[in-house]
Amino acid sequence: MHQIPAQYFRTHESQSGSARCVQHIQVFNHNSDEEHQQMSLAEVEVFAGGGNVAGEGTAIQGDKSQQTAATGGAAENAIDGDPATASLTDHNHIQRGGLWWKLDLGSEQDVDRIRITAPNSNGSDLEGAFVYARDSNYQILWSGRIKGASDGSVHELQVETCCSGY
Ligand SMILES: [Ca+2]
Repeated sequence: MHQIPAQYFRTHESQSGSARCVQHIQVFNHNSDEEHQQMSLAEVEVFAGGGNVAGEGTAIQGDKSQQTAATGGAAENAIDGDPATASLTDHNHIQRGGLWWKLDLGSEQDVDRIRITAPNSNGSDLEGAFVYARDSNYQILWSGRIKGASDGSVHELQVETCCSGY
């Protein structure tokens, strides 16, 4: 698999100078053009201090009841370490807005990298999806966007926040 550079930019500088670290990761795709009927994630890896901490978090998608998960497409499939399994959020169950998948790390951590792997089929559905890193108050610290998505594509996103170095 080849690496595809992602567009990314820092959206929120620290206002108080205090550390602001990442607790929530969100992947969001608009479906207003009806081109994104579903969103599937094979793996979302979240690196803090060198290790992937995603598997220790709690993943949900679509709504809190997870009724939006298509059969076999549980949100946790994106953090099980197996690229052959994938989450699958189905547009038909979304009442309004876009498709989303969220991960709660359980506490704020110094996240420096996110690696997203598209599923082996319909991987291009991830094209243009936004990736947000949020703090414990759900404030956006950083955002990026998936570009060049295709079946099995791997997207490395360097996350810059005010968690360290300030
Ligand atoms: Ca998986």
